[in-house]
Amino acid sequence: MRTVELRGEERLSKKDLARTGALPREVMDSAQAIVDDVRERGDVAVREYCQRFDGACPSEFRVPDEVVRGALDMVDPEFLSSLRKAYDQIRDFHEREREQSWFTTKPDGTILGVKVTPVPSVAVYVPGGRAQYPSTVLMDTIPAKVAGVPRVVMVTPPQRDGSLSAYTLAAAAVAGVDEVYAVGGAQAIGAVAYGTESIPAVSKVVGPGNAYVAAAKRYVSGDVGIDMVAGPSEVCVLADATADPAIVAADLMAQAEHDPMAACYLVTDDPTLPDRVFPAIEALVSQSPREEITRASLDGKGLCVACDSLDAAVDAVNLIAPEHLELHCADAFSLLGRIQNAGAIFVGPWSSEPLGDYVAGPNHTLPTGGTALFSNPLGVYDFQKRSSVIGYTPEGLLADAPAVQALAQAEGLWAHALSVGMRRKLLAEGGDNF
Ligand code: HSO
Ligand code: ZN
Repeated sequence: MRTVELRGEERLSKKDLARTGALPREVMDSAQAIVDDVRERGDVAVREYCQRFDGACPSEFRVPDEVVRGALDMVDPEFLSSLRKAYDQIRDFHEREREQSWFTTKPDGTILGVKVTPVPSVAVYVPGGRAQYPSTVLMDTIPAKVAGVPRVVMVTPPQRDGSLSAYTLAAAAVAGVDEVYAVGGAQAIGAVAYGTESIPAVSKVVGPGNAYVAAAKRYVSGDVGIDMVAGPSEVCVLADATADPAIVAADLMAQAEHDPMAACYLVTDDPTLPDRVFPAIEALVSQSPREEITRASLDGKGLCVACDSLDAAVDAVNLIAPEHLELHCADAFSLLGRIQNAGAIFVGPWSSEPLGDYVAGPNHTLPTGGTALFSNPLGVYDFQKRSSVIGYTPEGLLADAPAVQALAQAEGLWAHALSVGMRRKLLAEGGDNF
C-alpha cells in the first residue's frame, strides 16, 4: 500500500488518488464495433463473438425455464436457504423505496400530480467466468421486480462447456427472473439494446461487467437506459486508535480479493495504526486462496492516508467518495453527519462490508470511481419512471391563461398564446362544453 502523510492543514488532493476512471480508447472502439455488428447481423454476429471470447456457444441462447428452476435442486441446501434469507431481506429493504403516484387538487378543481410507471423491460447483466456472483442476480433483479417491471431478462456469459453456473441459475429462480440468456460481453449488451432474432430488445440494461461490458453500456445509453458505468470495487476504512487492526486488515482484503484493480483505502488519524494493520494483512494474506489478486490490488491500488487530525481524515474520505465506507471509530454514528460522499456507509465495528454484499438488504450495486459525489445505489427508483399529470378545469384555465399569454408573447410564440386564448374566448362565449 502506498502511503500519503498529511500534517496540520494539509489535505488529500485528487492527484494523490491517481484514479484512472476513463475507459481506454481501444476498449471503447472494440466494444462499439461489436455492438454495431450485433445490431446489423443479429444472432450470427452474437454467435461469432460468443465462440471467440467465451470459447463456447450454446446451441440456443435462451436457457429453458425448467433448467433455471432445476438448478434449485442442484445447489446445496445451505446455499439455498442463505439465498432465500438474502432475498427476503433485500426485498424488505427495497419495498420501502417504492415510489407511489400522487395527485393534488387546487381549489379551482385543477389536478396536478405524478404518475409512476415501471420501466417495461429490463436486462440484468451478470458477470460470469472467473467471477460467479449469484448475489448480484438478487441485487439487480429484486428492485426491478419491486418496481413492477413485467419483464426482467438476465444475460450472463456461458462457461467453457456452454452451460451456466447452477448458483447463478438458482439465484435467477429465487429472484424471479423471467427469461435467462447464456450470452455475455459487449455482444450481450448489443443484443439486449437492439434485439436479435432470438434475444429480445429491452428498455434498460443494468448490472456490472468487465471494461468491454461497461464500454458497450456507455455506447448504447441513450437508445436504452443504463444504470451506471461500474468501475472496479472500492472500500475505504476510516479508522481511529480504537480500531482492531486484524479486523481492518480483513475488511481491506475483502475488497482487494475481488479484482487486481480493486481500490482499498485506509484513512486514519492514528499514527500507529498503519504499522499495526500492514503486518496484520501480511499475516492473513498468505492464507487466502486469492492471495495473488489480493496482493495485486493492495500493492497496485492500495492507499493509506495517514492524517494527524480527524478533520483531515474526514475530508479525505469525502474526496475519495468511496463505493463502500467503513467507520471504525469511537462513536462512529456521530461521524455520519460529516460524511457526504459514499455509496454505502457501514457504521461501527460490527458492520462488516460483506454483510452489505449479501444479506443486510441495501443494494450492493453502488457508485464507484468517485461517482458517489453525484449518484446513488441501484434502487427501485431506477426502474420507475414518472409522468407529470396536468388536468385543468375551466376556472383553472381562466386563472392561468393571462400569464401564459404574457410569457408566450415575450418568447415570440404566437400559437402558444393562441392555444389558451382560444379557450378563453370559448368560455367567454359560454362554450365550455368540452
Ligand atoms: N463488493 C462487491 C459486491 C459483491 N461482493 C458481490 C461479493 N459478491 C461490489 O460492491
Ligand atoms: Zn464484495
